[in-house]
Amino acid sequence: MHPGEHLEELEELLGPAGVLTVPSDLVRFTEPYRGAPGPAAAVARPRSVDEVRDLVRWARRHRVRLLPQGANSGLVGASTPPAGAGGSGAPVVVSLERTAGDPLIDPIDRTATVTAGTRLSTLNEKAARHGLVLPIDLCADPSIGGMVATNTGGARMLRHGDMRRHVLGVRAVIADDDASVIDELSTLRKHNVGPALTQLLVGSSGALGIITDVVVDLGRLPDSRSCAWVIPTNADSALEMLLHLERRHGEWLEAFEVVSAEALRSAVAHGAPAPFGPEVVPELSVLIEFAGDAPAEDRLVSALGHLASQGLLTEALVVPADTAWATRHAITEGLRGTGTVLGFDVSVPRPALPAFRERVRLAVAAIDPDALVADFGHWGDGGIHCNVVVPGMATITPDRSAALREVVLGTAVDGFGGSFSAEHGVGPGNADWWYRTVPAPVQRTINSLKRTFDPLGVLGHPGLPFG
Ligand code: LAC
Ligand code: ZN
Repeated sequence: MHPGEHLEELEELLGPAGVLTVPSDLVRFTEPYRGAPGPAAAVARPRSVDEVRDLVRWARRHRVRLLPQGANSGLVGASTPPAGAGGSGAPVVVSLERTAGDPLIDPIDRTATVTAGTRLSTLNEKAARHGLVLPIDLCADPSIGGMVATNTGGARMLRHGDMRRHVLGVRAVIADDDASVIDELSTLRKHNVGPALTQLLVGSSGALGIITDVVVDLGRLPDSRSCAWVIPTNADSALEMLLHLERRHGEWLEAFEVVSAEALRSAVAHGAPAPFGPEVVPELSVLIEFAGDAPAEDRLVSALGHLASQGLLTEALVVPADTAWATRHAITEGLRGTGTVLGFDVSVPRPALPAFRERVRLAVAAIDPDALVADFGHWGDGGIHCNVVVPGMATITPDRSAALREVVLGTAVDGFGGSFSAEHGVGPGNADWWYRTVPAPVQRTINSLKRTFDPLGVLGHPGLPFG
């Protein structure tokens, strides 16, 4: 059935502003960060749990695919329609943006109850008034619902964990016969009453339910923060620095981000501050952040002095936190300007990070001597954004891109026991690796859960392996 035939009925349920169909209005919901946009039959913008239920019932009645979307800041194409699936296959994008509201902060409990469409920045501005924070740092301003659905990690994960660690409860609408509300919106930290569906919904990419509200555990905002950009002697010494900092300063170490020359160069070319001056682009640079209640800078300077005395670094510059992060946060956008970017969000066991970098460079060069490996990321938790950039803006052939993808993901997964999907969510583009690496009994169990939550298959991106 073509969804377009039933949009008037949907408009009656959600109101005129609740359904967008004018092509120019749809663009910001259908354009992915990378790659080609796909067609949507409409964008539905429910404001409440009841409206989400009405929408799900409508989709079930007419067998229309709903594609939940937060702030459309994801990097794996899971929140926008697939390119080329027009006509009767076009999904309705479900934007939760109109649920955005004022987070309810309980400063004594250190919790926040937040609607799904609320942005991370809105939550953190309000939390800061109470000396609190949701300590997940991303290069974007996602919605809280999207962060739960993708289980985002980010640059402070080594100290504070991923989204899963902060979610105390969610409310979501599933697509069973009743469009049931799964209400686990509890602020309790201790609430052991059996299997928790909240945890199943974390990382479910919108394929099991539409998250409408979230309760998160907040951290205390530290009084003091200090950052440094450091040039390690080599990749092994970067790893040794990390171990030393964890052992001696674990309660201070907030971020340990390692950046390749290729990635740093593109951030600086994009206008970001050059940490070591415009002439110096080291093979590897490390951004280290300390945070705590006493002056963090004293502690950081003394730690860096020790690392220098051990011969682990050749230069260390304490830099204002905003300036330091401006460089780090500019990398993804900077790479976009340098060529066609194939983004790979992988992780490997931490001891394998230096060898992984080397092997992946050799393997990529063997396929395409012009391609650059512009890796950067979260060494503290084994995460590495191993982006491959093919210079020039010409589209690369599907064969070449498939070959590059095979060597990068193959090196991470088969070569070093890592993951093809570290912190950005699976996405339709990685479905093949999900089929290839997730054990068959796990796949079967997830598929049977999918049939329970969504027996007609109307929820989630159609290209997801469990969509
Ligand atoms: C980052 C995003 C790409 O770490 O996850 O910059
Ligand atoms: Zn990241």
